[in-house]
Amino acid sequence: VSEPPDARAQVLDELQRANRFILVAHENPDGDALGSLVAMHELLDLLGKENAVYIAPDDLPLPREYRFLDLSYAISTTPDDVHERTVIFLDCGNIDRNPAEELRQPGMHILNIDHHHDNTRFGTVNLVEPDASCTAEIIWSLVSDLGVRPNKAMADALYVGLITDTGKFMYENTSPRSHIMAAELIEAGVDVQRMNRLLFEDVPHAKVQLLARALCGCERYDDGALIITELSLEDYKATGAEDHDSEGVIDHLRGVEGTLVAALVRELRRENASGRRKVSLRAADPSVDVSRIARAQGGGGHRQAAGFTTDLDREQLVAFLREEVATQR
Ligand SMILES: [Mn+2]
Repeated sequence: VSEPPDARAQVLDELQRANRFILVAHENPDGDALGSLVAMHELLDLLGKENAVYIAPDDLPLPREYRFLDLSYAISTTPDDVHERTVIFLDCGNIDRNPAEELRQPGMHILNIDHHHDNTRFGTVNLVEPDASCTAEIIWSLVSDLGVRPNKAMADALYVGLITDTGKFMYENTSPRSHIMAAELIEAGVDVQRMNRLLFEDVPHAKVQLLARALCGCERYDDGALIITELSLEDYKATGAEDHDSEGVIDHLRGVEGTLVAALVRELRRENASGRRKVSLRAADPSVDVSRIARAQGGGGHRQAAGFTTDLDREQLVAFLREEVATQR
């Protein structure tokens, strides 16, 4: 098992030497996961390598805002020769967040390319760069190391990862490198205004109604240090919203004056059979590490954005979160 800087050299070497790959990201893929999949697919195509992109049946259809990415070639069953392929995990901090059991078996040869600081280093090679704003930024640097010029599809995909994971260059992870990357991608043909419209506008009315419900239902504790809201199956049903339409809700909570930690609790169709709910956390202050809170419940993430699933009821959850926030104040 190797770590940077050797990991980078080894990944570059394997991308050039191996011939068959399978690419996978984390479940409930976001813009960085999907953008990274597309960009890595384009890179391997340009290198002349056979490569399959795996997306779990549960993750389809993709969230509306990412459907413009061409992933028509993606497969939802793993190929028979999966054991002979180099598996590339992208943006996946923990192997359990991988939706395909076949890719989790012992003996798989795994390149783990990620930027989550709490990545469990489950790969054969672990190229984990917590200073990268997004996994797409790591891929961008690999593309450049290989002397490859990004094509339009690759540039668009990398830009999706960059702009979503940095919150349009507003989050703490945004660095000069992120902006240099953006500049190069725009030179490679990214249409910034079109991207903004595809990713952040054309918002369905159902999504706005879901947001309204979330904002109406929010509660604040400890002088607003903790702000929490909950979306039930009933909220989704009444508004006609889809599971992922809650994307962005938590940013409104985080922005409220006095907030240290914002929490969004969601009852999702997929999780409903088990009765578990998903909790997303955001830190509004750099002194707070929400990934610590998430890990205490078996989840994970970044210092500023993390999550976990839970069986706790509302009261227990609020008590847990208030205590965790208090210890970090
Ligand atoms: Mn990411």
